[in-house]
Amino acid sequence: MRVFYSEDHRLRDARTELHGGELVPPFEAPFRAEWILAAVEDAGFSDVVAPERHGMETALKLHSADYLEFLETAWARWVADGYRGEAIPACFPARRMRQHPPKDIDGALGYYAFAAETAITEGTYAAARAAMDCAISAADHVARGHSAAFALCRPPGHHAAIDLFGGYSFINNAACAAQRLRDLGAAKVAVLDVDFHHGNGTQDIFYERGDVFFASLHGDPVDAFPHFLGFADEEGAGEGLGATKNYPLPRGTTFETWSAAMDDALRRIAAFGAEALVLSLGVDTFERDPISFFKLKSEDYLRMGDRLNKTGLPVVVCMEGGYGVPEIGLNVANVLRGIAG
Ligand code: SP5
Ligand code: ZN
Repeated sequence: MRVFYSEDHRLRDARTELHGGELVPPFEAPFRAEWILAAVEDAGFSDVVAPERHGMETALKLHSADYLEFLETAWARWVADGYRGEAIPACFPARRMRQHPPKDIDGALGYYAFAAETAITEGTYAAARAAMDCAISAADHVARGHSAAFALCRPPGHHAAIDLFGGYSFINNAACAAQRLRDLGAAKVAVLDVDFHHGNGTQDIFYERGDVFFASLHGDPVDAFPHFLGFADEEGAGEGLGATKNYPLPRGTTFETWSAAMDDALRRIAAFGAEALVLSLGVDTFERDPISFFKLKSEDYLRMGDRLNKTGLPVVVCMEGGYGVPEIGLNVANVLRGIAG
């Protein structure tokens, strides 16, 4: 299985995350990709290549043009205003306020953010572009007839909505991979999101589309980030009605419960008629993940991959979350080993 990896992920190296009322070193940091790459290479996946450079045409089918322009220019606008810290939104168009894009950067940050833990920094846009390149290049590889590819995306993307960043996400890499598979000939595509957190961004992007099925297994939003989306009664709308499926799961969920939900998702994906699968792979479902509350063990990730292999669908794996502990590398490698068969 080919691995798409860009050194440019290191350009996303924020100093601060707003966590528990403190500015702490971010959970989503460069060491994650280094550890994952090392473990994947150790597991024998030695075909590691840099992605092709892509334009924004795929992302522009998913995100609004004004949002992408905001991402590209936000850091320069922030610095031009004389701020010395990282760009953190502090005022949001919440309920009872009006939704319109402000002129100044403080307003724009709140307008285009849904969470304040994620700071925009100097290299953030360049790194997000490189992560998008990994996802699109991996989709190209699978569209050429390969059964699987791994996009080692960093920063992650599944929280990035049509015109919102947050949850460590800026450009939705998995959505770009799904769109690219569609553009290269797959009539129907599914995104299966197994990150611990609900893929609110991917859901938002495809909510009214009938050509992309979105299924997500995640910590119940009554207890977990992103708190305000990912409930079981969100089922899509318009042409997309029935093409969104959420599996909110409780604290302490083990692989037994988790995999029953995945089996149900895969049955629905087969019934939908998907010709290819995009896996939003977060390993923050691990029992020792520092910010999550599921109880998956390292060997469970092998079984997860094996179950995906048995679908017979070609699969583009996009890296999402998974934090803090060295096992993130092994857990990702185990999923890939299972998929590779
Ligand atoms: C891609 C991805 O996994 N993004 C996750 C972003 C989560 N950011 C907010 C984290 C809040 C953590 N709260 C932990 C509570 C533990 N008591
Ligand atoms: Zn996550």
